[in-house]
Parts: sequence; structure tokens; C-alpha cells
Amino acid sequence: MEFTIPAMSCGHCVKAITQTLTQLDSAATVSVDLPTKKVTVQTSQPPEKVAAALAEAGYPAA
Ligand SMILES: [Cu+2]
Repeated sequence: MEFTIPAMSCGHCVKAITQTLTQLDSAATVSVDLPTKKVTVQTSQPPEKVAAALAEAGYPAA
């Protein structure tokens, strides 16, 4: 699944987002494209749960 996260602006954000997602699912594969603010996640978790975890971390998906 893919999310656009406007609040993501630097390497720290990328790290925080990656950490959030791997906390939700330790088997998650996260790939981030900072210039386009896109996060691609491979996870067994449902999208709404992933989106909720991102929002909770301060990075709501657009
Ligand atoms: Cu940042």
C-alpha cells in the first residue's frame, strides 16, 4: 500500500515513520521517497490501521 505524507520533510521524519511502521508490524517492508513524500509499505496489517499509526506518530497520510 502507498501513502502520501505531506508532513514528511527530512531524514528524521523518514526514520520516525519507518520505526512506527516496523513497530506495528516487525515484518513490514518500508520504502520512502522523500522528494515525492511517498511511503510504500508491505505489511499484513490493514491500511486503516497503518494510517492510524502514522497519524498517531504525527504523520497523517493525505
Ligand atoms: Cu523531518
